[in-house]
Amino acid sequence: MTDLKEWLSAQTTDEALGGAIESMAAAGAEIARVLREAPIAGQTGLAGSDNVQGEAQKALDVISNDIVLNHLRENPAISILISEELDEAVNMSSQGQFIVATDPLDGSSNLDVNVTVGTIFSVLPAKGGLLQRGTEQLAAGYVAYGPATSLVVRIKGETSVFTLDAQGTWVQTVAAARVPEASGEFAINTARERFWDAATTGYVKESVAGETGALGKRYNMRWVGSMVADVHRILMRGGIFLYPLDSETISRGGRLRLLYEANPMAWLIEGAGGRSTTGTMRILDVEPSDIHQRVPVILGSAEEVKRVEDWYGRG
Ligand code: AHM
Ligand code: MG
Repeated sequence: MTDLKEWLSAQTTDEALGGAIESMAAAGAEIARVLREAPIAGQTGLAGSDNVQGEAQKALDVISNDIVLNHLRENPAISILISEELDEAVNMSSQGQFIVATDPLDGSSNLDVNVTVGTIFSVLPAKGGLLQRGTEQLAAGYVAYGPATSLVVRIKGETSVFTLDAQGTWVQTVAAARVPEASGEFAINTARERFWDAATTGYVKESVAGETGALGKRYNMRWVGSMVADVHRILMRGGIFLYPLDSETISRGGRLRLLYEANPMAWLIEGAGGRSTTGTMRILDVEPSDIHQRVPVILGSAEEVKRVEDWYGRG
Protein backbone atom coordinates (compact mmCIF):
# COMPACT_ATOMS: atom_id res chain seq x y z
CA MET A 1 0.00 0.00 0.00
CA THR A 2 1.18 3.48 -0.86
CA ASP A 3 1.33 6.10 1.84
CA LEU A 4 1.34 9.86 1.42
CA LYS A 5 5.12 10.18 1.71
CA GLU A 6 5.73 7.64 -1.08
CA TRP A 7 3.09 9.23 -3.28
CA LEU A 8 4.58 12.70 -2.80
CA SER A 9 8.06 11.58 -3.75
CA ALA A 10 6.67 9.92 -6.89
CA GLN A 11 4.67 13.06 -7.78
CA THR A 12 7.34 15.72 -7.39
CA THR A 13 11.07 16.13 -6.99
CA ASP A 14 10.35 19.34 -5.09
CA GLU A 15 10.75 18.13 -1.52
CA ALA A 16 9.69 21.49 -0.12
CA LEU A 17 6.37 21.28 -1.97
CA GLY A 18 5.85 17.76 -0.66
CA GLY A 19 6.70 19.12 2.80
CA ALA A 20 4.05 21.84 2.52
CA ILE A 21 1.43 19.19 1.79
CA GLU A 22 2.73 17.04 4.66
CA SER A 23 2.35 20.02 7.02
CA MET A 24 -1.30 20.46 6.00
CA ALA A 25 -1.87 16.69 6.26
CA ALA A 26 -0.39 16.74 9.79
CA ALA A 27 -2.63 19.68 10.71
CA GLY A 28 -5.61 17.73 9.32
CA ALA A 29 -4.75 14.67 11.40
CA GLU A 30 -4.55 16.84 14.51
CA ILE A 31 -7.86 18.60 13.72
CA ALA A 32 -9.45 15.15 13.22
CA ARG A 33 -8.33 14.17 16.74
CA VAL A 34 -9.76 17.36 18.23
CA LEU A 35 -13.09 17.00 16.37
CA ARG A 36 -13.53 13.38 17.41
CA GLU A 37 -13.71 14.34 21.09
CA ALA A 38 -14.89 17.95 20.85
CA PRO A 39 -18.37 17.39 22.36
CA ILE A 40 -16.74 15.73 25.39
CA ALA A 41 -14.32 18.63 25.75
CA GLY A 42 -17.24 21.05 25.46
CA GLN A 43 -15.72 22.56 22.33
CA THR A 44 -18.98 23.41 20.60
CA GLY A 45 -21.09 26.52 20.38
CA LEU A 46 -19.99 30.02 19.55
CA ALA A 47 -16.59 31.41 20.42
CA GLY A 48 -18.06 34.88 20.77
CA SER A 49 -15.90 36.55 18.13
CA ASP A 50 -16.55 37.40 14.51
CA ASN A 51 -14.37 36.57 11.52
CA VAL A 52 -13.55 38.97 8.68
CA GLN A 53 -16.83 38.28 6.87
CA GLY A 54 -18.72 39.30 10.03
CA GLU A 55 -19.80 35.72 10.72
CA ALA A 56 -19.75 34.26 14.21
CA GLN A 57 -16.77 31.96 14.73
CA LYS A 58 -17.19 28.60 16.38
CA ALA A 59 -14.66 27.71 19.01
CA LEU A 60 -13.49 24.93 16.71
CA ASP A 61 -12.92 27.36 13.83
CA VAL A 62 -10.45 29.20 16.00
CA ILE A 63 -8.85 26.01 17.29
CA SER A 64 -8.45 24.60 13.77
CA ASN A 65 -6.95 27.84 12.55
CA ASP A 66 -4.41 27.73 15.39
CA ILE A 67 -3.52 24.13 14.57
CA VAL A 68 -2.86 25.02 10.91
CA LEU A 69 -0.84 28.08 11.96
CA ASN A 70 1.33 26.03 14.30
CA HIS A 71 2.07 23.34 11.73
CA LEU A 72 2.92 25.86 9.03
CA ARG A 73 5.10 27.91 11.39
CA GLU A 74 7.28 24.84 11.89
CA ASN A 75 7.83 24.62 8.14
CA PRO A 76 10.45 27.09 6.82
CA ALA A 77 9.17 26.64 3.26
CA ILE A 78 5.96 28.55 4.08
CA SER A 79 6.24 32.26 3.41
CA ILE A 80 2.65 33.46 3.91
CA LEU A 81 -0.60 32.07 5.29
CA ILE A 82 -3.98 33.30 4.06
CA SER A 83 -6.85 31.98 6.18
CA GLU A 84 -10.60 32.45 6.12
CA GLU A 85 -10.35 33.10 9.84
CA LEU A 86 -7.74 35.88 9.61
CA ASP A 87 -8.42 39.37 8.23
CA GLU A 88 -4.85 39.82 7.00
CA ALA A 89 -2.34 37.47 5.42
CA VAL A 90 0.22 36.30 7.98
CA ASN A 91 3.93 36.49 7.23
CA MET A 92 5.73 33.30 8.18
CA SER A 93 9.27 32.37 7.09
CA SER A 94 11.16 35.04 5.14
CA GLN A 95 12.97 32.24 3.27
CA GLY A 96 9.73 30.46 2.39
CA GLN A 97 8.78 29.83 -1.23
CA PHE A 98 5.07 29.00 -0.77
CA ILE A 99 1.83 30.74 0.10
CA VAL A 100 -0.80 28.54 1.70
CA ALA A 101 -4.43 29.71 1.49
CA THR A 102 -6.82 27.78 3.70
CA ASP A 103 -10.29 27.46 5.11
CA PRO A 104 -9.22 25.61 8.27
CA LEU A 105 -12.72 24.36 9.11
CA ASP A 106 -15.27 24.65 6.35
CA GLY A 107 -18.93 23.94 6.95
CA SER A 108 -18.57 24.57 10.66
CA SER A 109 -22.31 25.21 11.08
CA ASN A 110 -22.58 21.42 10.70
CA LEU A 111 -20.37 20.70 13.70
CA ASP A 112 -23.04 20.75 16.37
CA VAL A 113 -24.98 18.05 14.51
CA ASN A 114 -21.97 15.79 13.84
CA VAL A 115 -22.05 16.13 10.05
CA THR A 116 -18.89 16.05 7.90
CA VAL A 117 -16.78 19.20 7.85
CA GLY A 118 -13.37 19.79 6.27
CA THR A 119 -10.12 21.70 5.88
CA ILE A 120 -9.44 23.11 2.41
CA PHE A 121 -6.04 24.33 1.21
CA SER A 122 -4.24 25.74 -1.80
CA VAL A 123 -0.47 26.06 -2.31
CA LEU A 124 0.85 28.92 -4.48
CA PRO A 125 4.34 30.17 -5.32
CA ALA A 126 5.31 33.02 -2.97
CA LYS A 127 6.99 34.94 -5.77
CA GLY A 128 3.62 35.39 -7.47
CA GLY A 129 2.25 37.49 -4.61
CA LEU A 130 -1.01 37.27 -2.68
CA LEU A 131 -3.39 37.61 -5.61
CA GLN A 132 -2.80 34.81 -8.09
CA ARG A 133 -5.21 32.99 -10.36
CA GLY A 134 -6.11 29.38 -9.57
CA THR A 135 -4.13 28.22 -12.61
CA GLU A 136 -0.98 29.21 -10.70
CA GLN A 137 -1.63 26.70 -7.91
CA LEU A 138 1.20 24.25 -7.29
CA ALA A 139 -1.00 21.93 -5.28
CA ALA A 140 -4.35 21.82 -3.54
CA GLY A 141 -6.22 19.53 -1.22
CA TYR A 142 -8.81 19.04 1.44
CA VAL A 143 -9.30 16.88 4.49
CA ALA A 144 -12.84 15.55 5.03
CA TYR A 145 -13.73 14.68 8.62
CA GLY A 146 -16.46 12.11 8.00
CA PRO A 147 -16.98 8.45 8.91
CA ALA A 148 -13.36 8.12 7.71
CA THR A 149 -10.85 10.97 7.67
CA SER A 150 -9.91 11.46 4.02
CA LEU A 151 -7.17 13.57 2.47
CA VAL A 152 -7.70 14.46 -1.19
CA VAL A 153 -4.69 16.02 -2.87
CA ARG A 154 -3.38 16.95 -6.28
CA ILE A 155 -0.05 18.38 -7.37
CA LYS A 156 -0.27 18.35 -11.16
CA GLY A 157 -1.42 14.97 -12.40
CA GLU A 158 -4.22 12.98 -10.91
CA THR A 159 -6.30 13.66 -7.82
CA SER A 160 -5.54 11.06 -5.14
CA VAL A 161 -7.42 10.04 -2.01
CA PHE A 162 -5.78 8.94 1.26
CA THR A 163 -7.38 7.64 4.45
CA LEU A 164 -5.99 8.23 7.93
CA ASP A 165 -5.33 4.95 9.73
CA ALA A 166 -5.23 4.35 13.49
CA GLN A 167 -1.43 4.83 13.51
CA GLY A 168 -1.74 8.27 11.97
CA THR A 169 -0.52 7.23 8.50
CA TRP A 170 -2.24 8.52 5.37
CA VAL A 171 -2.84 5.40 3.27
CA GLN A 172 -3.72 5.83 -0.42
CA THR A 173 -7.21 4.47 -1.02
CA VAL A 174 -7.92 5.88 -4.51
CA ALA A 175 -4.94 6.39 -6.83
CA ALA A 176 -6.63 8.49 -9.48
CA ALA A 177 -10.15 9.66 -8.73
CA ARG A 178 -12.38 10.14 -11.80
CA VAL A 179 -15.50 12.26 -11.71
CA PRO A 180 -17.95 10.45 -14.02
CA GLU A 181 -18.66 12.63 -17.06
CA ALA A 182 -22.41 12.19 -16.77
CA SER A 183 -24.46 12.17 -13.63
CA GLY A 184 -28.00 12.44 -12.36
CA GLU A 185 -27.38 14.21 -9.07
CA PHE A 186 -27.27 17.91 -8.34
CA ALA A 187 -26.40 19.87 -5.18
CA ILE A 188 -27.77 23.35 -4.61
CA ASN A 189 -29.49 25.13 -1.73
CA THR A 190 -33.01 25.18 -3.20
CA ALA A 191 -34.26 27.41 -0.36
CA ARG A 192 -32.56 30.22 -2.31
CA GLU A 193 -34.71 29.70 -5.39
CA ARG A 194 -36.34 33.14 -5.17
CA PHE A 195 -32.88 34.76 -5.55
CA TRP A 196 -31.76 32.67 -8.55
CA ASP A 197 -30.97 34.01 -12.02
CA ALA A 198 -32.63 32.63 -15.16
CA ALA A 199 -29.79 30.20 -15.91
CA THR A 200 -29.86 28.55 -12.48
CA THR A 201 -33.66 28.41 -12.51
CA GLY A 202 -33.64 26.91 -16.01
CA TYR A 203 -31.04 24.30 -15.14
CA VAL A 204 -32.74 23.19 -11.94
CA LYS A 205 -36.28 23.18 -13.43
CA GLU A 206 -35.07 21.01 -16.29
CA SER A 207 -33.43 18.59 -13.84
CA VAL A 208 -36.41 18.41 -11.52
CA ALA A 209 -38.70 17.66 -14.49
CA GLY A 210 -36.85 14.35 -14.72
CA GLU A 211 -38.02 11.81 -17.28
CA THR A 212 -41.08 13.93 -18.08
CA GLY A 213 -38.92 16.93 -19.09
CA ALA A 214 -36.73 17.84 -22.07
CA LEU A 215 -33.81 15.75 -20.76
CA GLY A 216 -35.90 12.61 -20.32
CA LYS A 217 -33.77 11.65 -17.35
CA ARG A 218 -34.40 11.37 -13.61
CA TYR A 219 -32.32 13.56 -11.30
CA ASN A 220 -31.74 13.32 -7.58
CA MET A 221 -30.83 16.16 -5.20
CA ARG A 222 -28.29 16.23 -2.36
CA TRP A 223 -27.17 19.22 -0.25
CA VAL A 224 -25.08 18.62 2.84
CA GLY A 225 -24.32 22.31 3.35
CA SER A 226 -20.68 21.40 3.86
CA MET A 227 -18.78 22.05 0.66
CA VAL A 228 -16.13 19.44 1.46
CA ALA A 229 -18.77 16.74 1.94
CA ASP A 230 -20.67 17.74 -1.21
CA VAL A 231 -17.50 17.93 -3.31
CA HIS A 232 -16.20 14.64 -1.94
CA ARG A 233 -19.41 12.87 -2.96
CA ILE A 234 -19.11 14.38 -6.44
CA LEU A 235 -15.46 13.34 -6.71
CA MET A 236 -16.33 9.76 -5.78
CA ARG A 237 -19.56 9.22 -7.74
CA GLY A 238 -20.25 12.28 -9.87
CA GLY A 239 -22.78 15.09 -9.73
CA ILE A 240 -22.70 18.86 -9.76
CA PHE A 241 -22.30 21.45 -6.99
CA LEU A 242 -23.77 24.92 -7.49
CA TYR A 243 -23.44 28.03 -5.36
CA PRO A 244 -24.23 30.47 -8.18
CA LEU A 245 -24.40 34.22 -8.12
CA ASP A 246 -27.91 35.21 -7.06
CA SER A 247 -29.74 38.45 -6.33
CA GLU A 248 -28.78 38.27 -2.66
CA THR A 249 -25.08 37.42 -3.07
CA ILE A 250 -24.50 39.58 -6.17
CA SER A 251 -23.26 42.59 -4.20
CA ARG A 252 -20.56 40.43 -2.59
CA GLY A 253 -19.64 38.63 -5.83
CA GLY A 254 -20.95 35.29 -4.60
CA ARG A 255 -21.01 33.23 -1.42
CA LEU A 256 -17.89 31.06 -1.44
CA ARG A 257 -14.32 32.34 -1.36
CA LEU A 258 -12.09 32.20 -4.40
CA LEU A 259 -8.65 31.66 -2.89
CA TYR A 260 -9.32 28.96 -0.30
CA GLU A 261 -12.63 27.36 -1.33
CA ALA A 262 -13.34 27.69 -5.07
CA ASN A 263 -9.80 27.48 -6.51
CA PRO A 264 -8.56 24.42 -4.58
CA MET A 265 -11.84 22.55 -5.21
CA ALA A 266 -11.81 23.45 -8.92
CA TRP A 267 -8.16 22.28 -9.15
CA LEU A 268 -9.02 18.91 -7.56
CA ILE A 269 -12.19 18.38 -9.62
CA GLU A 270 -10.45 19.27 -12.90
CA GLY A 271 -7.59 16.91 -11.98
CA ALA A 272 -10.20 14.16 -11.77
CA GLY A 273 -11.64 14.97 -15.21
CA GLY A 274 -14.44 17.22 -13.99
CA ARG A 275 -15.16 20.82 -14.90
CA SER A 276 -15.57 24.14 -13.08
CA THR A 277 -17.11 27.50 -13.91
CA THR A 278 -18.50 30.67 -12.39
CA GLY A 279 -21.26 30.33 -14.97
CA THR A 280 -19.45 32.55 -17.44
CA MET A 281 -15.78 31.63 -17.04
CA ARG A 282 -13.45 28.93 -15.72
CA ILE A 283 -13.01 29.43 -11.96
CA LEU A 284 -9.23 28.91 -12.22
CA ASP A 285 -8.94 31.86 -14.64
CA VAL A 286 -10.58 34.40 -12.32
CA GLU A 287 -8.18 37.23 -11.50
CA PRO A 288 -8.38 37.84 -7.75
CA SER A 289 -8.60 41.38 -6.40
CA ASP A 290 -8.83 40.58 -2.69
CA ILE A 291 -7.63 37.67 -0.54
CA HIS A 292 -11.15 37.11 0.80
CA GLN A 293 -12.85 37.60 -2.57
CA ARG A 294 -16.03 35.64 -3.20
CA VAL A 295 -17.02 33.96 -6.44
CA PRO A 296 -19.89 31.93 -7.87
CA VAL A 297 -19.02 28.21 -7.87
CA ILE A 298 -20.32 25.53 -10.21
CA LEU A 299 -18.27 22.33 -10.49
CA GLY A 300 -18.47 18.59 -10.99
CA SER A 301 -19.35 16.18 -13.79
CA ALA A 302 -18.33 17.75 -17.11
CA GLU A 303 -21.64 17.15 -18.94
CA GLU A 304 -23.67 18.78 -16.17
CA VAL A 305 -21.34 21.77 -15.81
CA LYS A 306 -21.51 22.26 -19.59
CA ARG A 307 -25.30 22.18 -19.36
CA VAL A 308 -25.19 25.04 -16.83
CA GLU A 309 -22.71 26.97 -19.04
CA ASP A 310 -25.14 26.46 -21.88
CA TRP A 311 -27.95 28.04 -19.83
CA TYR A 312 -25.69 31.03 -19.06
CA GLY A 313 -24.84 31.26 -22.78
CA ARG A 314 -28.54 31.78 -23.58
CA GLY A 315 -28.07 35.05 -21.68
P1 AHM B 1 -18.24 28.59 5.83
O1 AHM B 1 -16.89 28.74 5.17
O2 AHM B 1 -18.63 29.77 6.64
O3 AHM B 1 -18.33 27.29 6.58
O4 AHM B 1 -19.32 28.58 4.65
C1 AHM B 1 -19.13 27.75 3.56
C2 AHM B 1 -20.22 26.71 3.52
C3 AHM B 1 -19.94 25.64 2.51
O5 AHM B 1 -19.29 24.56 3.11
C4 AHM B 1 -21.31 25.24 2.05
O6 AHM B 1 -21.32 24.75 0.75
C5 AHM B 1 -22.08 26.53 2.15
O7 AHM B 1 -21.42 27.33 3.11
C6 AHM B 1 -23.48 26.29 2.61
O8 AHM B 1 -24.20 27.46 2.48
P2 AHM B 1 -25.76 27.56 2.87
O9 AHM B 1 -25.77 27.71 4.37
O10 AHM B 1 -26.25 28.77 2.13
O11 AHM B 1 -26.45 26.30 2.43
MG1 MG C 1 -15.32 28.11 6.83
